[in-house]
Amino acid sequence: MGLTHTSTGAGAAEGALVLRRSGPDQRVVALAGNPNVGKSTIFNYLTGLRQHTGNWPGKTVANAQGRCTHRGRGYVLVDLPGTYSLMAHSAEEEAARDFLCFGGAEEGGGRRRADAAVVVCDAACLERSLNLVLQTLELMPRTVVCVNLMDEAAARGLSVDLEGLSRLLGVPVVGTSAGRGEGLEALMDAVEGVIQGPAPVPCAVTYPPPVEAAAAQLAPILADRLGDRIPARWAALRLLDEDPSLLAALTAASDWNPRTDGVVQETLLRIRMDLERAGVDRLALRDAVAARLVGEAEEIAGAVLARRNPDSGGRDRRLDRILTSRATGIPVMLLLLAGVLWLTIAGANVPSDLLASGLFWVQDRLTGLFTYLNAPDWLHGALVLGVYRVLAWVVSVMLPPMAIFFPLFTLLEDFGYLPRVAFVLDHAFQKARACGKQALTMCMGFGCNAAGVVGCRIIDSPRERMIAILTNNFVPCNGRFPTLIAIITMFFVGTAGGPGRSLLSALLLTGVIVLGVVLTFWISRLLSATALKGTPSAFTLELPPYRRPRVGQVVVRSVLDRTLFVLGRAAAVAAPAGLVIWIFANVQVGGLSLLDHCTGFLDPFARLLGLDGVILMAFLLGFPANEIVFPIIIMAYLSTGTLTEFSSLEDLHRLLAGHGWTWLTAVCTMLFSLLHWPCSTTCLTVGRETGSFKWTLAAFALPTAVGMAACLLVATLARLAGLA
Ligand SMILES: Nc1nc2c(ncn2[C@@H]2O[C@H](COP(=O)(O)OP(=O)(O)OP(=O)(O)O)[C@@H](O)[C@H]2O)c(=O)[nH]1
Ligand SMILES: [Mg+2]
Repeated sequence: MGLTHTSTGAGAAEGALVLRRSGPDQRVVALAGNPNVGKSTIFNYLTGLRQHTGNWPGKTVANAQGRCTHRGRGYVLVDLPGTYSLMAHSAEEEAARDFLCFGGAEEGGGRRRADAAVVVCDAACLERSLNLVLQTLELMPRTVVCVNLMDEAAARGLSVDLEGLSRLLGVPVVGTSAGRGEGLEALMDAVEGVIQGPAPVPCAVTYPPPVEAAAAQLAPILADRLGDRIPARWAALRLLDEDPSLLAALTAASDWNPRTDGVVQETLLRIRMDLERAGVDRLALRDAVAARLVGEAEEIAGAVLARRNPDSGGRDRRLDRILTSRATGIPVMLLLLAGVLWLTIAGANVPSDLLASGLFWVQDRLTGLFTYLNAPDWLHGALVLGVYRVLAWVVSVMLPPMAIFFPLFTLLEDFGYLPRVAFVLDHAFQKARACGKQALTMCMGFGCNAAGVVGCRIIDSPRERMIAILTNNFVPCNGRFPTLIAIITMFFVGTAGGPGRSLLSALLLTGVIVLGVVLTFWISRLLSATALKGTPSAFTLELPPYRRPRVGQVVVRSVLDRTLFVLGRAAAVAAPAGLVIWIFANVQVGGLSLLDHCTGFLDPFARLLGLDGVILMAFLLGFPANEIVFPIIIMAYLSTGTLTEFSSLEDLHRLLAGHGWTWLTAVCTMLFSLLHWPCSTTCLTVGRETGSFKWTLAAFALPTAVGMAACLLVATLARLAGLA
């Protein structure tokens, strides 16, 4: 095995990428390609990192880097967002284009272009992939073409003549099935070959004669200015195209501004006049270039592809008829959601109870140990009753549902269901004058709202992106699921368990989520009619083929990475929070504990919302992470109550009821959990993504205002009706 990877000192970078090489001989390799062709899967396999993968286009939105060693040589791999062309349209396409064209900033100053590029192609959709390959070859002769998804192509009766393709393109071509790790050693061998050996001489697309003549006139002048940093012919074609974003990037990267260079501008003016005389204006030039690229890609694909089975997409079409049709799309989506939630709730019950009894058994032993050591009461109180007890609650309430929900959700994502959800909800988003892709960012919000907000970069229109960012918090993240599940189980279906009860819990939770989604539509519509006026833009979202999920990998990775990550984050916040609560509950001022003072202050307002002072304070203290809201509520009640033995949800129910919780308190707590300010991480992310304090404040205030209004309404109606 010639391949080893290191994940230390490397990771996904947010925002501008700074290349971190551990030595001057470490080579930089860019992984480019169309969306959803397996770039991140290859990256993860080679670097051992965990970039988000899944079967829908647009997951990777910023460049990320990682290291690997192959046959004793070190490489820095850069995973780029998917792009169809180097004539970029969206922010994440620009990120990919700029890295390929101009490289990234290096640690310690300077800029460095990649030593080689790997263009990852979809074997089953080769023609479209080749368009990007041809564009990249103009820019980077040291390129390896990786034809991925070979297994999927074979299953559809397609075969690719890799040697023929390599001959036609003039660069090495390697076939891979990255999902199974096949062909990746050979890929790295080829990368080593193009870096160590002489630069390949790739095929060049020949454009119509007037365009070629124009490029030939301009190229020598540019070669003078750019040296060997960027191929002069490529730069000449781009200058003729006058893409403003590319020109800005070129100026930023090369300390040379073509727009203020007199000689270049003069030559350009002359060339333009010649071109106009030949009947080629700027638009026609752009069309001619694009048409030649498409034509060439079509010819090459036609020459190397053989199809044994002319109709291989029958199964996908049949499935799509059920999953995306008007009549069945939404019911099937709701059934799937309820099914996933039911499996989560039914499956989490027993392990939750077992974990709780186990962890509280340990608590008793810890208490024994403290007594044995004659430790002072305050120390035992702070560490065991404060820190440990909150941690125990976080683990027993959160671990089982997350360990079930994450893998199930990821399986659906890997299968290719998420873009179908976007398709089904597109009509509703259109009516709300928002972008259908918002469905995808909403789905990401189920895992983590901060990730959902970053994912909004796939929405091109700034107006629609802002709507998606501001409304992402209306779907509950994983930090809020366990709270919702626990309250539903305790107050609405009983804690005895059984399939009927867990089914009812799942239906109620589905209802809560649907409420969040409906509110997302309403608030999006409201924003479109007020602060973010405009008409919805057209967009295309590809429905990728259904892919068999990699079950083992998905389960292991989602439990090890996502579940334990979220849990770790919760525990890191919960431990100090437990300590703070314990101190608050035990430090007396004027005959009352600090906790009583705080909750007493909040209580009158909280009661108006159907909550109490403790609950509202828990939401406030839970700002760093939603996961700890419920444990804080428990802690606060425990610190003032006399009961100390809690090992199941039934005991918990008794504790809450003992502190005045009714069904109304439960409903309002659930509503407020669904609808309140985003956690601190999400707020910071909104700030970074929007670059505006005003919009961050709006993202904070919107769900909070809606939540308070909803709770006030429910509590008032219940009181007026004499129900509470
Ligand atoms: N069958 C099969 N599936 C693959 C292969 N490589 C990747 N996949 C699957 O294809 C999907 C897309 O893979 P990603 O690695 O996320 O693709 P990407 O190119 O990084 O996508 P974006 O970041 O969205 O542009 C995932 O569901 C992978 O599991 C392969 O060789 N065979
Ligand atoms: Mg990716």
